[in-house]
Amino acid sequence: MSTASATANRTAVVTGASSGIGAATARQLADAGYHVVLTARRKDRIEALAAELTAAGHSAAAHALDVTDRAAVDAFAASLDRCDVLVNNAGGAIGAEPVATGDPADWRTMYEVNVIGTLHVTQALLPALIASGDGTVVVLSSTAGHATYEGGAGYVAAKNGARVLAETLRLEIVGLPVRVIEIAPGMVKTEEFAKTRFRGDAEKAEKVYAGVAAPLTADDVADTITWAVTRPSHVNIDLLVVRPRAQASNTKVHRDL
Ligand code: 8X3
Repeated sequence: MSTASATANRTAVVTGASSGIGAATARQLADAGYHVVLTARRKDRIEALAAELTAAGHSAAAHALDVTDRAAVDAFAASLDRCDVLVNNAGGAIGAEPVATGDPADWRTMYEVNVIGTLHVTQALLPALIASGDGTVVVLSSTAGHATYEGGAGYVAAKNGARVLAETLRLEIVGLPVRVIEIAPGMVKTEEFAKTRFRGDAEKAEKVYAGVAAPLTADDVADTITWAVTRPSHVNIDLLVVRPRAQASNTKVHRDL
């Protein structure tokens, strides 16, 4: 069966679809034949992308959503006819201060979005994913969910939470027709990730990638997500770690400076 016929009439929900990895994933899943539902807080951006996909002959819709708002997530879930794939991409880092001086408010925000947001959407859509008879949950963790680094503790703690959510859910629902896939990207250069982490400081954000010949792009990660999601349904890619060739570990990066 071709990928397009396997995905016909199937719905994929992508959170954080307004930019970066989420937007690229929405595009690639639409290309693979899914009806794509884009969610994010920024309505204008997801509506523009849904319109662009629709104009290109794809099937796409936009639904403004803050994943930390449980009532809004439940209302969103109730509005869907079906859900076959959920890509929990909404998340991110705020701050790179050491433990000694990190702002607890930043830590809380990162936990809320990366862990509780993923929990909200996964809980709300799990009945539909099970009812689909062949569901897939993707959790975008990070290499930060697997090893720590200086200045990363708040984000590393949150991404460990996302990783544990995925691992535990996989244990708990074994026997049900739903796969749980964790994708853990390393250094990815997107328009917003590092800028958000450094509170809008473009210079600091640029330094993250200084001298790195080819950091991953949002499209590279979307490609791994789409590949994992489009494997035959008995194949569960438990965990896929993806880094640029220049990055051997979270703290070992080759830079041409
Ligand atoms: C992003 C990877 O190295 O900034 O999830 O923690 S890192």
